[in-house]
Amino acid sequence: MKRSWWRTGLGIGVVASAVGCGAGQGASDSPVCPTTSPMTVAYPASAASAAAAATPPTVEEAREFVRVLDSDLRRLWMQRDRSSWVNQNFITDDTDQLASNAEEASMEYLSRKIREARRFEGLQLPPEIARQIALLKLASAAPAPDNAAERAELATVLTQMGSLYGKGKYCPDRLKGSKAPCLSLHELDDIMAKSRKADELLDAWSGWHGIATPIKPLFQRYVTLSNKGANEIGYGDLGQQWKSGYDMPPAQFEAEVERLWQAVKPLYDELHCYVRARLRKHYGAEKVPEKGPIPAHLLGNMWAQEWANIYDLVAPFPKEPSFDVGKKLAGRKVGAKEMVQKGESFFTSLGLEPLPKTFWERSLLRKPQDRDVVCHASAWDIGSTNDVRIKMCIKPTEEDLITVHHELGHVFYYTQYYKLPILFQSGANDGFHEGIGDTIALSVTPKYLKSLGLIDAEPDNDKARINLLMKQALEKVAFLPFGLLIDKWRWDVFAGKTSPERYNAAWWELRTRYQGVSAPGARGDGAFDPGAKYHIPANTPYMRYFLARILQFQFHRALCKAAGQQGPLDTCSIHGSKAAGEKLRAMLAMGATRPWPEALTAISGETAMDPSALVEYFAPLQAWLRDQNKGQTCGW
Ligand code: X8Z
Ligand code: ZN
Repeated sequence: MKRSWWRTGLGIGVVASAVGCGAGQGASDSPVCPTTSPMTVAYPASAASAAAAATPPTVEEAREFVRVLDSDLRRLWMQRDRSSWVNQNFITDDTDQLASNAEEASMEYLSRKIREARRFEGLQLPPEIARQIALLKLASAAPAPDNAAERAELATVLTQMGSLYGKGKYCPDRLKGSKAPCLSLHELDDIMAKSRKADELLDAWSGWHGIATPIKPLFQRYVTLSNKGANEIGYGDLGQQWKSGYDMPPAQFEAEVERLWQAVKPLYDELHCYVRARLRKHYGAEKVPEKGPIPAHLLGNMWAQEWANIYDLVAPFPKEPSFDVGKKLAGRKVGAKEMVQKGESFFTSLGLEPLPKTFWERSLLRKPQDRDVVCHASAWDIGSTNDVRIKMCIKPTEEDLITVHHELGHVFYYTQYYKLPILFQSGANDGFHEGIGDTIALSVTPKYLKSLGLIDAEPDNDKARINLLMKQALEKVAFLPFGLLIDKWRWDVFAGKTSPERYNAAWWELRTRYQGVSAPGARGDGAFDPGAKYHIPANTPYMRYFLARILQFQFHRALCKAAGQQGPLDTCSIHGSKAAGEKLRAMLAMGATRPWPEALTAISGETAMDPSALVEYFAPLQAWLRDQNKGQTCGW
C-alpha cells in the first residue's frame, strides 16, 4: 500500500503500480502493456460519462487537478497513517475510532476525486499526469461506496477486523475452569516452531484459529461493501481491481501467475514428498499419511507457510555442522535494536544512506508487555518526509533476522522515493516492494554471517551445501503455493464464486490442492480459518508475496552479476558492492513512475518476471531430492 507496504491496513494505499493500460488498451498477447507516450487515461466504459462538464477538459486543467490531488493526499494520508500507527501500537476502542475516522475521510476524498477524474477520459495527456490519474483508482485496496453510511461502515469494519486479530488470544480450557494464562500469537508461534508433540501443536493451532470466528461476519460485510465500492469505480469486483495493478489486463495477470507457478511446481512437489516422508518417520504413519496431504500443524508454522522451523526433522546430513544463527543470537543475547542495526549495515555497505535518526526514535522493536499491539511486522512511511519506521515484536531468532531484512527493504524503498509525487511513492509493483529486503537476505550467506560472528565456520563441502539449500528451500520454496492460493481464495470470494457458507471449505480445498496440506481434524461450523491469517482481516493483497519469492531470485542474480560474482547463486553475497547498490538504488528511486518492466530493466536488463533464477539457485537440491524420493509415491 501507499504508506505502509506491510499491510493495506484499512484498505488504504496504492495496491500496486498503475494500469498503464486497462482491458481494451494495449496488446493482450504481450506480457505487459506497451508504454504509450503520451498516455491516455483509460477508465472502463461502464464507469464513464457522469462527468459531462460544460466546458471541454484541457491538459492544463488535468495538470492542476493532479497538483491539488497530490497536496490533498499528502495531508489526508499523513493524518490517516498517524492515526493507524497509534491504533496499531495501542489498540483500544478510542484509537479504533480515531483510525476509522481518518480512514473514512481519506475514502471520501478518493471516491470524489476518482469521480471527478472521469472528466479526463480520452484526453491525450503527458504520461506522468495520465499515470497519476490511473493510479488514483488503485490507491485504495478497499474502495468505499459513495453512500456515506456505507463508507463509514466499511471504515469501521476494516478497523475492527484488524483490531480483533491484533488482540487475538487463546485462553486454554477457560470453560473447564483452567487458570492457564492466555496466549498471544507471539507465544503460540513459539510452540508451533519448537514443539515436536503432535497434541501440543494441535492445541496451539486450534487455539489460535479460534480467534477468527468473530471476524467472519465482519469479513462478509467488508466483501459486500468493498465490492460495491470497486464496482462504482468501474471494476467488476474487488478482485478485479487488485488484479489491475500490474500494468496488464487482469486476465493476463492471472495467466502470468499461472506461468510462474507451473515453472516452480516440480521443485515444490519434490520438497513436499521428501518432507512428508521425514515427518512420517517422526510422527508416525497414523499422523502423516503416506500418499495424502500433510496435516497443517506439523510444519513448524501456524499457517504451514514456511517450514524452516522443522529443519531439525528433515536435515539432509544431520552430522554436518549446523548453521544455527538463532542459537547464537539468543546465546549472545543480541538485542532487537542490534538485529536491526546489523540489517541496516548491509544496506549501507551497498552505498545507501543510513536510516534517519527518527527511525530509531519512532520504531517499535519489542512487544510491549502492558498493552495490545498489532505484532505482525510492518514498515511505515508517514507523511512523505522520510519519517520511516518499523513495528515488529522482534525475537532473537533466525526467522526474525530475515524478517528484519524484509522490513528494511520496504524502509529503504521509502527513503529512495519519498520526494516523488505521492501517487508514485510506491513499488514498481507490489511484488517488487515485498522482494527487496528478501533479496538482501539472500546475500546473508554463511561467509557474511561468519564475519558478523553469528556462525563459527563456513560450510566447506557438498553435504553442508545441501543442508543450507534445504534450509532455504523450507523458507522460500515451501512458501510458493501458499503465496499463490491466498488470493485465489479471495478472488473467488469477491467474484461471488465462493459463498459465505463455503468460505472455510473452499479455503481447505485450495490449501490441499496447491500446498498438499490438510486441516488438522474436522473444522466446526463456525470456523473461519482464513481469518486467522493476518492479511485477510488486514485486507492486504497477498499475491505480492508470491511474486516477490520469484522476483527476489531474479534481483539476486542480476545484482550478483553487477557485483562481478561468478560462482553459483547460493554462494553469492553482494555485501559491500557499490556497483550492485547503484543498480538497486536506480530501481528503488523510480518508485511507480513507470510500468514495472522498466524498473525491472533498470536492475536486470530484463523485462519479464523470470522464475529461472529461483530454479537455478535450487538446482543442486532439486537433483538431490529427486534421488531421495526415488521409489516413493509423491503427490497427494
Ligand atoms: O507479511 C509479511 C511481512 C510484512 S509485509 C512480515 N510477510 C508475509 C507473511 O508474513 O505472511 C513476509 C512473508 C510473507
Ligand atoms: Zn513486506
